[in-house]
Amino acid sequence: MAQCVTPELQAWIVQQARAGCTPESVLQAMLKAGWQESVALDAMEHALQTYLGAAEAPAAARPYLDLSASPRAIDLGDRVVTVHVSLRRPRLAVLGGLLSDDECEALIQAAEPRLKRSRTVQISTGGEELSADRTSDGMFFRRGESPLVQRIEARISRLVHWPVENAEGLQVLRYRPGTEYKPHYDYFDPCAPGTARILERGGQRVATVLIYLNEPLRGGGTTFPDVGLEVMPQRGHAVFFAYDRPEPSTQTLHGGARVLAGEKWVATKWLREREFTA
Ligand code: PD2
Ligand code: ZN
Repeated sequence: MAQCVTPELQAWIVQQARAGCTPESVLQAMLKAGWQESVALDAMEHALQTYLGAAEAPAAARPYLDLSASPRAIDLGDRVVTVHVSLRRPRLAVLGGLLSDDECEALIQAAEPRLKRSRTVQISTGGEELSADRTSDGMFFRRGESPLVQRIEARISRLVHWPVENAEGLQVLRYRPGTEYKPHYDYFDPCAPGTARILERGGQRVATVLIYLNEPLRGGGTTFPDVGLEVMPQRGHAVFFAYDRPEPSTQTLHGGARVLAGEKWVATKWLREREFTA
């Protein structure tokens, strides 16, 4: 049955926020009370924008794609990117042609000799560890380390309206058949003991630009389990997704599905709140 948002519900959401409850706990309370998740999320967004919005707490600036005029393409100066999919929640877009074939190939060639078995951030300490959840090989370019990397970083910066400095170095991953990246959030868990140390260098991650450098023969899509979406790798294409708070309600849970045949290569750019210092 369709549920509708009442003024009483809106007022209650505002009251909870004023009392210092986190959006996540307000959402959980609404779900327990029988509200459908999508209705609850819409109600929260609307209530908080209307009642708390700009006057009291201006929303922090965040990376974004300018899709307000529903463009089919975005001119980035040195390349025109096509818009294939745009989603409101999770805030996500699938783009074509962010990199040329030559740029993809050059990134692969530069990355290959430097690949090592991927590590993930060890959230309990802020260090790094080998992880069974991520069986790819990977490497990081330093920010601006070559003209190619500089050009790609400047293009991404224009695409998402976010300074080049507020981002980690470009990461390249290679997946062989049988390897995968299990579903995870890219933001750092605010409750984990190691997070404070990680956040000292640039604050939270707030968005991800994931670029496909080639096409595996089978498998290897990027999945968003909360919304049942799978983005299939296409050379030069990219998926952008943003999470304005480090919470599951952003619905940005995502994973790299197991590669079934062929190799998969991707480059990831993680955007931070502030300048990221290596
Ligand atoms: O390679 C992917 O599809 C993938 C999936 C999930 C990459 C990442 N996360 C990542 O680099 O964060
Ligand atoms: Zn990820």
